[in-house]
Amino acid sequence: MEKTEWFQKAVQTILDTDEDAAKEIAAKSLEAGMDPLEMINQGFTEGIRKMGDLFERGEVFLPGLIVASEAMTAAVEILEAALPAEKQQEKKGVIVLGTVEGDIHDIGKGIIATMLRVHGYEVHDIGRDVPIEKFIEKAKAVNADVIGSSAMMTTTQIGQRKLEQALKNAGMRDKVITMVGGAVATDHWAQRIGSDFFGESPKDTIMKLEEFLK
Ligand code: B12
Repeated sequence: MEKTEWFQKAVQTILDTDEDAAKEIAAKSLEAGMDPLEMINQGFTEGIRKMGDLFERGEVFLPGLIVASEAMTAAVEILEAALPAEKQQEKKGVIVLGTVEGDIHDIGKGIIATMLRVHGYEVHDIGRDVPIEKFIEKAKAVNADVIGSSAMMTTTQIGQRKLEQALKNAGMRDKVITMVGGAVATDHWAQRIGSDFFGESPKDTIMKLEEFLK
């Protein structure tokens, strides 16, 4: 089967909200020698994006979106298990990553965490719906070089601004690089709140991070 056919099949399982089929396609694609990262980024991620569009147009409702997200998470777990283990010696930097308070969206944040690990970063994923203080505490505890926050809603985005302020108050702002991401973030938003950069996708994030850490 061509690569694009595998991607299309992955997309379809998400549109069908079929978790069993999603897991099966993930496993079979690995057996067929597909790259797990490509299956995540060009396959399943496309599927959940398409579901998002249908949701926005009112053609899919919240329960459908929830089941699709579960199918996506299950498939991504299988693909992630096939990724090479972290290489401790090659650590390029320590990153604390979480989704801000009030926001339970964590698929994109999880994908960013995986991609950063694969590229040699030590990532501490502190989860979703995370209070600002927890970002700070964790960053201190692991001596983080970078703090990344994800926010998917206009109502929770404010958490990214609060994090910048809290870092300043804690006297830590000059010691860490901050990056923001999520459906509502933009370059303009990052600039406005004083974050170092906005990462649009895993590729964009990794490229910008390497520049900053030089
Ligand atoms: C899946 C989904 C859900 C799932 C989440 C499951 C989960 N475990 O994450 C469920 C069904 C639970 C859900 C719930 C809700 N959702 Co929702 N959801 C989505 C949807 C369709 C897709 C999000 C997604 O996973 N995309 C796929 C991933 C791979 O992409 P991504 O998240 O953008 O992440 C990429 C980049 O942004 C970047 N990135 C992400 N994070 C970070 C962090 C850093 C540091 C960096 C550098 C980069 C980065 O890299 C990622 C990988 O490529 C979006 C629509 C959309 N257009 O985004 C709506 C959306 C985000 N949801 C929305 C809403 C309103 C809700 C609900 C309030 C619905 C409701 N009425 O109850 C609840 C929120 C509950 C809460 N308190 O958080 C709105 C937000 C609107 C707004 N502008 O504020 C959206 C935009 C849909 C819409 N247009 O209405 N949702």
